[in-house]
Amino acid sequence: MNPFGFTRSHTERNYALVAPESHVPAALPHWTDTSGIIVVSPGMGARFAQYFALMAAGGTAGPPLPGVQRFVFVEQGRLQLQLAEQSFILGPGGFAYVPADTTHAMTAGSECRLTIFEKHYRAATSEGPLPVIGCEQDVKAEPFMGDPDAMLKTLLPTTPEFDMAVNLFTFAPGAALPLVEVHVMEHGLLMLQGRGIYRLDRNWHPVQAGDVIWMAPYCPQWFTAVGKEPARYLYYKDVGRDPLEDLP
Ligand code: UGY
Ligand code: MN
Repeated sequence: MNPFGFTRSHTERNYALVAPESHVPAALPHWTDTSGIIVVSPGMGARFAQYFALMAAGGTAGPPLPGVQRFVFVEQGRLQLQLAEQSFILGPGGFAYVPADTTHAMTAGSECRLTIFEKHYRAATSEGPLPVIGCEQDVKAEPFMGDPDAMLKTLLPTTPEFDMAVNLFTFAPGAALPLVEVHVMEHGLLMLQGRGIYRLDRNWHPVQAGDVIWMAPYCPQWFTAVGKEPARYLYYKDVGRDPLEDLP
């Protein structure tokens, strides 16, 4: 309990930092034995949703809305996923991409902590994306813009049927993004490990494992890892669509 109401959480028109101390859990519609924390949503101006699902053993997931694709990342626990008549067990670092309007079932095999990204799918090709099931430990990391101290894993295919990306960044202590990025894509980010400083618009915020950040399109952004351990974050990005497509 903070006796004077201080928090690292901070919301602006074009970004938000939500630290775990600010979480207010609530039931998720159609999920059982699960408490949800919706950390990013259209309520703050985002065009996607990012939430934590804290499932008790035996808890079950509800479906996304029609037309909405889902990406699930297992932070802790064992999740059973039933998809296209196949059954998968996902442990920590496991992930699943479920295309829009694809029947699936998720049951917690043990107490689970999930991060989920959901977005309305915008088609650009005659065939939509196929499901992807994987484990981040099996994905090869590449140096980001040539820097071996900033290693990036791309968890989803980069083919044109996908309109979202989910990546995992690992920064060695002292490493930084090589530029202050300003781009049309939006981000939802979860700090998985370590500490750093995130520049968001005109402010510099100390961040650490458990923090969530929303960055609106064109929000200036930069990061550096501080401390003695690597900093790692998982992040969502919308990709590959015409920016005028949403307009009337
Ligand atoms: O993919 C990205 O835009 C990434 N470099 N942004 C970020 O880490 N804030
Ligand atoms: Mn970026």
